[in-house]
Parts: sequence; structure tokens; C-alpha cells
Amino acid sequence: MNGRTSGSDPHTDHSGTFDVVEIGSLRLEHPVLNGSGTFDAIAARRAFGDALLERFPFSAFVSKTITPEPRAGNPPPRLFETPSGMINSIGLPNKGLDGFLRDDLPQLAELPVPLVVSVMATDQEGFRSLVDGVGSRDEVAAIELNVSCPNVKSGLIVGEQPAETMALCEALRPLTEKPLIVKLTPNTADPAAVAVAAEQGGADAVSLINTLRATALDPATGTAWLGAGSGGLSGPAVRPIALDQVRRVAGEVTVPVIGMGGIETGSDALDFLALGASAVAVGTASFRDPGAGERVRIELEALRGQAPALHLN
Ligand code: RRO
Repeated sequence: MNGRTSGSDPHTDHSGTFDVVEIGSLRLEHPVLNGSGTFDAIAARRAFGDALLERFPFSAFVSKTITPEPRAGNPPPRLFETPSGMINSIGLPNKGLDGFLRDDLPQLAELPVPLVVSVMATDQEGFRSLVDGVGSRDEVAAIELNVSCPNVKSGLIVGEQPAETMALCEALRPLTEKPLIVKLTPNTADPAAVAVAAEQGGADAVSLINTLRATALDPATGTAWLGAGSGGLSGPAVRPIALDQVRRVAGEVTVPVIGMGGIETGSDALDFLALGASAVAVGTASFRDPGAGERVRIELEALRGQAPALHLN
């Protein structure tokens, strides 16, 4: 950014309209990405046709998380609206690695931006098969390791523990030269310690936050609203928490930080950049308005250079 982060971020090259953000070999032409699972590019292409390709809202596309085998996802209901947010309990429905490579990858490869594939497994062997499978494909620019899903039994275990996170990164790092981005959970005592462990294990970047573990009751019955009993909270309600965690993580790691959590405006995005993020992701806002990502980028561009240099790490 030429605004509050200008000159102080080693991961940006200050050339075009926006500074290019570099995450290993991944080059982002502007700092706004999508949060995994919050923008369905294949459905959007069906809805908007080639106009989507001509005005793609994000500088890279992050896929919905995939697992080694197909999953049906959690029982309904899967969503609950909260004041300034929502709880999801989607539970990782996906076609599995083979189905993704066969059906989705060819379509996602047509997008005009680099493709980041988000992967999650319940053990190291599963992660290995995913990193091998997607890492060998030229269409894939980078891999996001989701160690922070709150909706799958064991989905959080790795990402809650620095030692587990480091061991996973160390095991996966030799399998691919593609950039590895570790998606961090806010549901842990010390996210910065997990981020440092990811960096030491060989991660090229960290992204945060995933959703905060949350529960809601059905007012009519007094029992859990969500079919799975609990879920993950996202949206503007979590933004102050996300900002604080990004600040703490960015103060401890040297790799780029992708900040997210309730971003709805360019000003929100600028706050994350001011606190040390090199890029940001728009998530929940895209459910209400698929144009939110583009609007955030345009607003961010308009704000660029207006704010004083400020780092609060
Ligand atoms: O699919 C989900 O339920 C889900 C995932 Br994989 C995740 O990483 N974060 C989230 O809130 N939901």
C-alpha cells in the first residue's frame, strides 16, 4: 500500500496502482482476496458469464477447502444469523481430491487470477495426499493448509498447537515448491505462537482468522439450532478480534500475513493493512453481495495515501 503500510512491508513491490504482494512465487496484483468457502467462482461464472472473468473481484481465488475423500457436510440447519454476523456449520461438503481435480480444477483454471487451493485432512497422511495431488498441477499457484476448521471433528487439533502445526508444515514443505499458506484459528490461546511455528516449519504466509467457535439455541425449543450443535462465527462481529490477532501475529512473523474477519469496506481492509497484514480477504460480506470484494478493492484504492503511516504492532 502507498498508504499506512507504505515502505515498511518487505512483501510488497511498489510499482502499479496497487503494490504487488509477493507470497513466494505467488504474485497478487492487489491486496484483496476471497476467504476460502465464501465465494463460489464456478456458480458466479454461471450467473455472470464472462463478465466475471473480465472484472474478477479478487487478486487470487482461494477455493473452498477440499479433503482427500468426498464429504456430505453437516446435517441442516447449517446457518444461524447473529447480530452483525452469522454462525456456519457447513462441515466441509466437497467432492474429495479426485472429484475436485476432475470437475472443478478445469473450471477454476479459467479464472484470470492465480488459484490457491485450500486443503484439509484429519491426519498427516491425508494432508500429504492433498499436497501431492494439487501441488503437481500447473493450474495451482499456491496451497492453503486449513488447520482451523471448527466444524469437523479434529479439524482444529493441529492448528491449536504450535508443535503440531510445525510438524505438519515440516512434513509437507518438501513435497511441493508451491507457496504454502497456513490458515490459522482464533480458537487458541496464542495464535502468534502457532503462526511462528508455521513459519519455522516452512510456511510462506499465514492467513487469519478462521471462524470463532460458536453456538446458538432455537428460541422455540431451547435446543441447539445448528444440526451439528455448534459452528463458527464470522462477520463484522468478529472484526475487532481479528484485528487484534492480526496485530499480534504480524508482530511475530516475517512471512506475509493475510488478514480477514468481518471486512465489509475499504476502511475495514485498511485497518488490517495498518496492523501489519500484507493482504486481506473478504468473506462473509460476499454472501450478501457477491460484488463486495470489488467494492472493497475500489474503496481501498480511493483511501490509499490518505491515511498517515501507522503501525501498532
Ligand atoms: O466447511 C466449513 O464448515 C467451514 C470450514 Br472448512 C472452515 O474452515 N471454516 C468454517 O467456518 N466453516
